[in-house]
Amino acid sequence: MKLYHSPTSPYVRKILVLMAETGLTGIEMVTASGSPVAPDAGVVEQNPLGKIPALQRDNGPTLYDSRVICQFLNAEAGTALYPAAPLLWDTLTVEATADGMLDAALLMVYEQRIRPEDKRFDPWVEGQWSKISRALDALESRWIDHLNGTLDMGQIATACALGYLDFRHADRHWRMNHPLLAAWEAGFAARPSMQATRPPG
Ligand SMILES: N[C@@H](CCC(=O)N[C@@H](CS)C(=O)NCC(=O)O)C(=O)O
Repeated sequence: MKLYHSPTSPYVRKILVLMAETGLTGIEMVTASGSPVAPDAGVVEQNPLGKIPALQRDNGPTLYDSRVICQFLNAEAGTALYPAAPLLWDTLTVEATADGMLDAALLMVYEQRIRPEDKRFDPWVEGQWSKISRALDALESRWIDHLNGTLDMGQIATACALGYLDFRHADRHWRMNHPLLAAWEAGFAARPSMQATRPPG
């Protein structure tokens, strides 16, 4: 299998952390990039949306969207990063919260990097940050017990999202009003799987 990959993509990082935590090996890495205005032709061949991660399989269609790939690899590894229901609903909701933070954080990066300065609209950027801010509040107030529980994809996705905030939006100081989340992140970031997948920088 081949994983279309970039070392700075937080969605790809979810897959890499899953692989490290489950001991999955044997997936070839294919370096890819691309943005909405300059898609990577190799990626588009695999994923019509032009996004990474995409997992090209030997038998069967390419899988895309990190949540689909993570569910597939978790099944391949025979692990329980997606536990049985009813806990599964919590895991999926925490993962969706983290991925939603990533979606907003990435849109903010694209806005700054791609959109010409005279066409930028600050309230839109702040609207994206508000989503992240509300998601941080929800993790702090509602999901800390879950984050401190048995390892699952909700935790991995959350750690990757917080790592991305440090990588691209450090000036927003997400830790300031989220002490419980900050303490949890400090512990989780020390895991070898997180250390081995830190974005270059
Ligand atoms: N929902 C997707 C999001 C993936 C995504 O947005 N990846 C970025 C790289 S970090 C990308 O490929 N962007 C290119 C584009 O939006 O055209 C997932 O979870 O895999």
